[in-house]
Amino acid sequence: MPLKLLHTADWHLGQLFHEYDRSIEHEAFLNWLVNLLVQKNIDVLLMSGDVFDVSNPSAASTGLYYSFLRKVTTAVPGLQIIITAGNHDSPGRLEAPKMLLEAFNISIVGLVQKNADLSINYDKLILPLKNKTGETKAWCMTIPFLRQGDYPFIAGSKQPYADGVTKIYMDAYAYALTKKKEGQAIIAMGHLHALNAEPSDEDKSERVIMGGVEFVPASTFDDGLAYTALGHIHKAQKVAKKDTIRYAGSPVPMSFSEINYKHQVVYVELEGEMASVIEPIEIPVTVALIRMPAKPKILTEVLLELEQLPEANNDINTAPYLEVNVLLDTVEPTLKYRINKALENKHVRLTRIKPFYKEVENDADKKHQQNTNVNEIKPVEMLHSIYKKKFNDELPEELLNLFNEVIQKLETPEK
Ligand SMILES: [Mn+2]
Repeated sequence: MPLKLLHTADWHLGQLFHEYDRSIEHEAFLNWLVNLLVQKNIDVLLMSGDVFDVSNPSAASTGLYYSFLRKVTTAVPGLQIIITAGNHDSPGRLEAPKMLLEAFNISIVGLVQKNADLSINYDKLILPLKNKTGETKAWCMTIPFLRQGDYPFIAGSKQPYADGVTKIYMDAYAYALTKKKEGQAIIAMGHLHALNAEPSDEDKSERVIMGGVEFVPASTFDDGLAYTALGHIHKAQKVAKKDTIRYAGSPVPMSFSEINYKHQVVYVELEGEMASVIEPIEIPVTVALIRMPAKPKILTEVLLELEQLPEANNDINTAPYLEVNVLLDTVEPTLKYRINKALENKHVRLTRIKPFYKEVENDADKKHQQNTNVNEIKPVEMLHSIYKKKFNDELPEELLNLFNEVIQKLETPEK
């Protein structure tokens, strides 16, 4: 019998979508997940970080999390659950109920434990994965999001973060080899930005934190690993085209840039030392994202399209999220009012209005384009160009004077 794993990550419980509460979506996902775990008779659920959206989650988000754990441990007897902390989680807070949850076969790894001599305690990071009859079938390197002080200092390294993280993975793998018996697989969990992983365009929660020095190369994950279950990047994907190194992605869209993504969890079967099945399972959508019009149109046409939207019903909490694209000649002060008016009693929730200004040739702009080196553009030229682009109008003198005043102050050395 293979060992059946389900890999998921980046739940971000408590996240608001443009100020809208989305607990209905999170709850629907968790209920769907319970059913899937039952239906597939999963042995081990892996949650690779970012359980919560913020480090001090609300009572409602915490309640949702515990009620899921309660439901799933009852519905799937013998299920093992491993949860690691992501960069959004507070490692200490996540670990607080650790002792209690161990009684339910749930392991929480928020922190990297150290020995008395400050070396890393790998014994606490390598956990056995068991089937329903309690046999150890594999070993899991349960590595949370690593912060400074968690990873070893590599003398002379130009990328201390990436090199330190790589060292932990290599040492953990070497340690796991000492535990592993023949026929047992080794897998890894991680919450990090793998080199060349493709993030979502507009999603700030996975943003580059240290200007790219935190990118971890795929070679960090030893070829001997049967599977690597990653979190942090919200678009589900393979790393370095390897089938066995994957981001599960977030279960609900975190921004409009995910409008066309298929959100998923990953089902994995371990047969002996290898993964014999790796299969993404699509998560049903609870609340749709709608972009109207698909390509920006002028306001009168936009308003006509919005009129076609279905009438509101009582279920406003499942009404689709709407983004409106409008093509403008100039600043339109009544824009927001008129769109809101058109959406009264419609079954949508407006998230944002994106104005697009018609392309106008202007000299500053041309100069802007020719100067590929941003350092060569004068700040005032940049201001002219951006203002023109944004408002399709010349920069008012008043603003120009204020701007020059600021620049002058900046360039005058303090006495
Ligand atoms: Mn995340």
